[in-house]
Amino acid sequence: MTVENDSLSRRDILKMAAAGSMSAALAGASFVAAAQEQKAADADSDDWRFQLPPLPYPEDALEPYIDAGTMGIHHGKHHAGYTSKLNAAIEGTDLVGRSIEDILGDLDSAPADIRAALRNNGGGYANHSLFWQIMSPAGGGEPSGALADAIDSAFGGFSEFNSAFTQTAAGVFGSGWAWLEVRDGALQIVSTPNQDTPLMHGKRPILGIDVWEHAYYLHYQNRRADYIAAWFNVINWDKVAELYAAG
Ligand code: MN3
Repeated sequence: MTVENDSLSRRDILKMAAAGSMSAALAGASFVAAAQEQKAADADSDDWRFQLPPLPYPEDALEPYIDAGTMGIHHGKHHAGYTSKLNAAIEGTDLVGRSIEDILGDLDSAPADIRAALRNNGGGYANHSLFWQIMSPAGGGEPSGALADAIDSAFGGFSEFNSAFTQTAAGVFGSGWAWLEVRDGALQIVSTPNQDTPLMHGKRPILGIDVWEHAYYLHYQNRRADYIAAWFNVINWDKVAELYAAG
């Protein structure tokens, strides 16, 4: 199976461009809904496939914290691969046309022979779709408003949140993610292995860091702690606040 095909055709790029900027397209209620909405809006298309969302900034935009080489491979190969394999898994099943949140939130109902593929590649598709958005070259600093209040309430302050989140991310054994998730308005920090996501547990992720080695090894080698510390400089708190408010 190749990772390049099916993911984002020239025609799809033109369609996305016609729909406006990617950041605007992604400002809807669901962080992975934009591509699906665009497909639904195209009456001539019977293409049900999930689309690789374009990066909302150039590959080198997050330097020096995340290098262009890592971004290019991470998005253009890894995320594209999850997207392609997700589409291959659902092709010809009743899952065609369902949202990724819907699929991941109900894995137990999925056909047993594709459940692992959905978990790994559907999770990878959703997780990275969120990941690009909650980073920005204008990121960093601290949140404000209702999100800041919720962080203060849950963790005792931003500094305490930073420490707890960093500790969780550093403590992921092997490949996985650390998350800030919301349930009933309250924030909590959790980790998941591999490409598992809070969406699989009925929770709503609003911030997540990819701690697979492919996310940092080119630049940081084994120094995951340095990558995590640097990553705080590119967190797009405006987007995180928007996702928090959307709940
Ligand atoms: Mn990754």
